[in-house]
Amino acid sequence: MTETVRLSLADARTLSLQALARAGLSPEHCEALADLVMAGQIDECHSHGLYRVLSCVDAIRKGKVDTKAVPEILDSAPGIVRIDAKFGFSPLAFRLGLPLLQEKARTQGVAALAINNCFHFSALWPEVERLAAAGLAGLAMTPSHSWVAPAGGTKPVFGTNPIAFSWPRPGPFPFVFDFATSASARGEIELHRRAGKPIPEGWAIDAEGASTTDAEAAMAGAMLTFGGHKGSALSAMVELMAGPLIGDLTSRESQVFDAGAGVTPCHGELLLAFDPNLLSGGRAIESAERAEALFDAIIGQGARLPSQRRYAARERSLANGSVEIPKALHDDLVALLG
Ligand code: NDP
Ligand code: PYC
Repeated sequence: MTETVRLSLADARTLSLQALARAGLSPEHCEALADLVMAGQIDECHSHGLYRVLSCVDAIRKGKVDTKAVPEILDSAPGIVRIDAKFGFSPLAFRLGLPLLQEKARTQGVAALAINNCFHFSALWPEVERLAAAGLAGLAMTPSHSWVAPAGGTKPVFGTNPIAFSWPRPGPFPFVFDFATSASARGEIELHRRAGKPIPEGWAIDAEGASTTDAEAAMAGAMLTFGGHKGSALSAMVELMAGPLIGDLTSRESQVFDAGAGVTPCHGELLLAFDPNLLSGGRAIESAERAEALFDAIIGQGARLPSQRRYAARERSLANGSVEIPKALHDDLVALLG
């Protein structure tokens, strides 16, 4: 069994902040990153919780990230916000661009936020949840590094390319899904490797194209898309929409930019925000009721909504005032302070 350490929420946040600050990250970036990894840990999304501090510090130490980057907002069209993250991490750019995205979505009905030149390591649900909290539906996507083979192929082309969607609901818990278009996130394979555990069949093939359950061999080979050709097509869409469409890198190009450093990917992210009232011709109340009927039809037969596990974890973590992480991760984080 994995040995674990329980940390109060305050101690976990302080540990993240101190590790990032010690690596030289500016206070604004430290705050934005710590909030995000804490959100992941509180929701028990272990692959994008405190574990991510390790890869962020690694990217900083390898001199890739501009630790003091000040994102520049470009208000380029009535429905478009563009942000140049200036080769810093993405969360601060998102934080700065969010108010203008929301304002434009409310006046235009639909608005897009394109974040360019950002090092990206995070889950997307915290971002689309912010849109839902403002009464907007949200869609977000981003490429990564070319780790994933297209359906029918054996060589990596795509990133793990997550897509996240949110729909506002009464109360604090919107309808949200957020998943990699690969069978698993890369971070999940890394966690299996750290824990010395095999990965499930169907996640990856080795360098010779044979199915593997060995995490190391999977990382040296290729990950697989979810749902065969369907996940493959969605992954290609993410490459195009959050790559060339917004003038930024595909996962293959991000890998070239990385130049063998092996740090978290650098590319763009696309977020879309939709105002349910404007798009329904002022019938937001009726639309919300019909959406609730849809959710009832799902839950009513015993199926669960995406994010239900996450929200239950959030309630548990907040009630306990603490989070639990593997001792090995805690040791690695503490070592970053030395
Ligand atoms: P998961 O497969 O763990 O979960 C995918 C989604 O499906 C979640 O919303 C989850 O909700 C939901 N879900 C899971 N099981 C069920 C079920 N039985 N019924 C209904 N819904 C269900 O996600 P991934 O491993 O694909 O991705 C994990 C994270 O990694 C994501 O947050 C993603 O953004 C991030 N990521 C980031 C990348 C980047 O480049 N920045 C790249 C790839 C991934 P719940 O959480 O409640 O279980
Ligand atoms: O888990 O696939 C992943 C991932 C890539 C970049 C950030 N997370």
